[in-house]
Amino acid sequence: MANNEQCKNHDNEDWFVETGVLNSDQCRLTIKIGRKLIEKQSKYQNILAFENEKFGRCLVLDDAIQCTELDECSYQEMISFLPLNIHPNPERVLIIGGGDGGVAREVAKHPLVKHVVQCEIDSEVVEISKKYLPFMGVGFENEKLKLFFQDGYEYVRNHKNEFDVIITDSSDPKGPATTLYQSEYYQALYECLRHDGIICCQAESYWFDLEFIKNLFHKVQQIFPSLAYASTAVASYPSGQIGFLIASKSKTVDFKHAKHQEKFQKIAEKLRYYSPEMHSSAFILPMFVQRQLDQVLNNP
Ligand code: SPD
Repeated sequence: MANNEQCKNHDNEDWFVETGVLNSDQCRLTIKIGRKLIEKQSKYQNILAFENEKFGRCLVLDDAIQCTELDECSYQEMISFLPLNIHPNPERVLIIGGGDGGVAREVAKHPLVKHVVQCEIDSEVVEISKKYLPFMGVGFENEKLKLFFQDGYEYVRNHKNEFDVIITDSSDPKGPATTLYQSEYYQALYECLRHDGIICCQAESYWFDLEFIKNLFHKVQQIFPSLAYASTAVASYPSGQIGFLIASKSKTVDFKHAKHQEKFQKIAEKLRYYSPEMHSSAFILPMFVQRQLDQVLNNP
């Protein structure tokens, strides 16, 4: 439930305090609230949007920062273009979550993508993003996109063999996103994908959540033959880092080298973060992380 801590400093200025750091109760991220745009309780969560001089417009769901104008590109571009440039022909894409619109905005840019379906549980996040965060809300205007307000797990359970790429842009594994980290969900994703399909899911920070990531790897490798963790840097997240679990139905997938470069070149100038080099480097992990993940992968 809502747990946004907001406090005043000695100068009587308002600050947002992130209390929801997933696996650490030992640190807090704080961002000054320059101007509050809206705060409301939806059926599912507390939604807060505010402005900060450095980060620009910011979105918080329950007690966790989701995105800021300054650095949202590193998350939205990477969660979108990593799987889209691994799959040989990503024509049909499903987005689960992503209520701010940033992932829809990126996915629709890809020259090979023809149809995008998005399934977001909370229509109020979408409305708030359109009104207060139009740099992301613009994602909902693309004609490739069909948007449903529905539970993501329910949607994938009822659609078989339909998508080339499925992106789960979820908040942390509590509240409305809890089911999106369970084995049953990954099994449903597997069945919802077409031949050689790929999933890319928000998979937390290796600094705070390595045990959680290992556990996720353990679950997903029972279902998908190939999987990897890719990392990106997000200044406004408590550890400055977040990653994605990417898994493929193909046994022989090459995760590290970006495909479609000639066609993709057309949109390269519209991007702020992703490049073929960033793609490859996302899979290069610190030794302590790689060792731990290899241990899981070598002991299925
Ligand atoms: N700890 C916060 C993780 C947030 C992931 N979702 C970001 C949404 C961007 N579209």
